[in-house]
Amino acid sequence: MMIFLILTVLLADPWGDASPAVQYGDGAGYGQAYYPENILGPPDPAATPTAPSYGENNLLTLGTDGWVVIEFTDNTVINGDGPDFTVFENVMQTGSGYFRECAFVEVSQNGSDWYMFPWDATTLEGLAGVWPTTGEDPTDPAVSGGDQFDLEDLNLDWIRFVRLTDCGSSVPDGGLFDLDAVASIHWTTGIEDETGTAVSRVFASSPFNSSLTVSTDQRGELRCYSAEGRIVGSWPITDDVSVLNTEALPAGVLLFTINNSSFTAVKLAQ
Ligand SMILES: [Ca+2]
Ligand SMILES: [Ca+2]
Ligand SMILES: [Ca+2]
Ligand SMILES: [Ca+2]
Repeated sequence: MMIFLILTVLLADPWGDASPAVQYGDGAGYGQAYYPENILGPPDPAATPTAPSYGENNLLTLGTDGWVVIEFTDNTVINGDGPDFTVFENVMQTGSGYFRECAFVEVSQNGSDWYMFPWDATTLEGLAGVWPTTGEDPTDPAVSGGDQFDLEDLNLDWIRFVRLTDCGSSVPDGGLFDLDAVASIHWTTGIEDETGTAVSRVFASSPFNSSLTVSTDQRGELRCYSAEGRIVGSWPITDDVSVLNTEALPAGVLLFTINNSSFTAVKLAQ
């Protein structure tokens, strides 16, 4: 059992994991030989605002009104504090401004019901393809660049799918959107309850520092185990959303259990 959990931790990553659907529009073609690998995993680490990503092995051009779906299979994006995921395109900073090619952004929990982030064709707010990639930590929105999206804006607790659709003629941008990557900011490996007939989910913000927010319909004692299997904390869970004081926990990957559910979360070093 511990081996399975450890493998799960090692395999889970913040990046998009699969692309279950794509529909190309006019002008597509660039990057198709490398699809889907070129839009999964982290964004091009060599990209900077003035020398953005350009290789077909890193980018996929969707074409006019074309779209692509990114799926998270080893992690679930959750609504944490502030933005929850980032979309990276090869936006270029030029002397006087930015060369931008934009896409609409939708999210889904089941891959069939979609919710679009509100957007503005004048300010480009709510679109992807607006801000360049910096090459810094793609999971830290304070430094990563790219375009951040907050599930709070759509009243969603979690999502597993992101769909990007080239804006076509709806937005006066530079041309065709080229997707590099989608990265989670707040995510969990969220394990389902294995016993009950009704599926129960536990969500927790990860990584975390001095507090951990846990969302669950379960009631009981939440226990925390260190990597060595030692109990390092426990809390009674009496509400759907609990904010736990985690100052006393050691840094690193921690295993949490409540009833028959478990999940892992990473505490950052202070
Ligand atoms: Ca992933
Ligand atoms: Ca959020
Ligand atoms: Ca572009
Ligand atoms: Ca890429």
